[in-house]
Amino acid sequence: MMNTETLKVLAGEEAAGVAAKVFKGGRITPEEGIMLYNSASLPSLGVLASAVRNRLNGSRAYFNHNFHIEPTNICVYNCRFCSYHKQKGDPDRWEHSLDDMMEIVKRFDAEPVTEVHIVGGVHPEYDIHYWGSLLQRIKKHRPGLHIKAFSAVELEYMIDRASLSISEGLAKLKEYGLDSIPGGGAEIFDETIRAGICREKTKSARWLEIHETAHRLGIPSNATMLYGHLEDYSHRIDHMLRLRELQDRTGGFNAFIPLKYRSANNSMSFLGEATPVDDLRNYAVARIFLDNIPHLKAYWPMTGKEIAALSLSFGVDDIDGTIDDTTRIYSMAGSVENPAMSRTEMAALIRGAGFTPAERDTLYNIIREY
Ligand code: V47
Ligand code: SF4
Repeated sequence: MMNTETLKVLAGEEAAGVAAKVFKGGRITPEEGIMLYNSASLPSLGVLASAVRNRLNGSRAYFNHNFHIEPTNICVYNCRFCSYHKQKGDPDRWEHSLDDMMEIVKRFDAEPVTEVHIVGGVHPEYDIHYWGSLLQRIKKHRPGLHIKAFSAVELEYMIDRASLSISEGLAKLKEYGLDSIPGGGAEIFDETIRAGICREKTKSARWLEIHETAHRLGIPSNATMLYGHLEDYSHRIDHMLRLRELQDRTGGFNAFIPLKYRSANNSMSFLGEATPVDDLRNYAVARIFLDNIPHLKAYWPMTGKEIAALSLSFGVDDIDGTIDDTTRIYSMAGSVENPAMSRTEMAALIRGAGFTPAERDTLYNIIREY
C-alpha cells in the first residue's frame, strides 16, 4: 500500500484519493470515473488498473482457440459507423447457406477449437427456426463445441418476428443449442448519442433486457462499448454504469470488450479515430470502474497485436482468440486483413508482454498454461 505523498506524485493531487480507494479494493463513483478519464496520468492509470487486474486475474492473460462464422452481411439496419452491411443485390454481399456454414465448421474438424462465434448482419428473411437449425446442426456434428452466437440486435429481430417474449425466444434458442451470447450491438447506451450513430436499431433498454433475461436463463454473455465517435467521457461512464448495475443483479457477464470506432469505408469517416493513448486510458478506466465484470478483453483483430500486448499492462487480461481468418467485420473498417494467430503466436505475444499465457474455453476454464 502506498502512502499519500507517493499517491499524489503518481496519480496527481486530484486522483490520489481515488487511487487510495482503488488500492483498498473500493468501488469508484461515476464522477470519479470521469475525473480519471480527464486528469489521471497514463502511468498512474496503468498502475491502478493493474491493481484491479491482479486482484481478479493475477498475472494470467487469456486467449481461446476459436473461429467465427459470419452468416451474412445483409442487414436491415444502416448504422452510420458500419463498413460491413450491404443491401440485397449489392455485388459485395454474402449469404452463406446452412450447408456453406457447416462446411466452415467441418474445416476445423481436426483442430482442438473450443468455440464458434457466430455474428452477422440482421437478415430480413431468416427466422428463429432457420437459426435454430444452424445451432442444431453444429451441435449434432460437434457436441462439445461451445456456440457463442447472435448479438442482442439479431436476437431481438428473430424473437420479435416469431412473436415470442424475450424469455421464450431465448429459452427456445437454448434448446436449439445456444450456449452464450457475444457482446455486440451495445454501441453506446446514451439515447441521444445512440440516435446519432444507429437510430433505428435495438434500444439501449432492450439490449440490457435481453442480456439480463439471458443471464436469468443461465446463458452467460459479454458486453461491448463502441467508443471514439460522438460520445464524451460521461457517456462512456454512463454506459459502463448501466452494465455494472446489471452485473450486480445477475453476475452473468464474463467479459467487457471496448471497441474503438474504426473509420474506413463508412459514413462517419470524417471523425477520424481515437489514438493508441486514448485506447490504453480507456482500457484502464474500464478495468477500474467495472470492478464486477471478471474479464476485460482487447479484441486483437480490431486493436492490432501491438496495442493488444500493451493493453495487458492497462487492465486487460484477455486478447480473444486465434480467429483463423474467419472474420471480415474489422478488416472492412480498416483493421488487420485476414486475422489469424496460432496458439503459439498468441502465447508468445503474451509472454513477451510479461504475462502468463493461459488458453481458456469460453467460460474461462483453463485448457492449458503455456
Ligand atoms: O456491435 C461495427 C462493432 C460489433 C465497427 O463478445 C465496429 O467476444 C469499430 O460485438 N469500428 C460486433 N467497431 C463485434 C462484437 C464482438 C467482437 C469480438 C468479440 C466479441 C465477444 C464481440 O462490432 C458491433 C459494433 O459495435 N463495429 N463496425 C467499426 N467501424
Ligand atoms: Fe447491421 Fe450490425 Fe452493421 Fe448495424 S453494425 S448495420 S446492425 S451489421
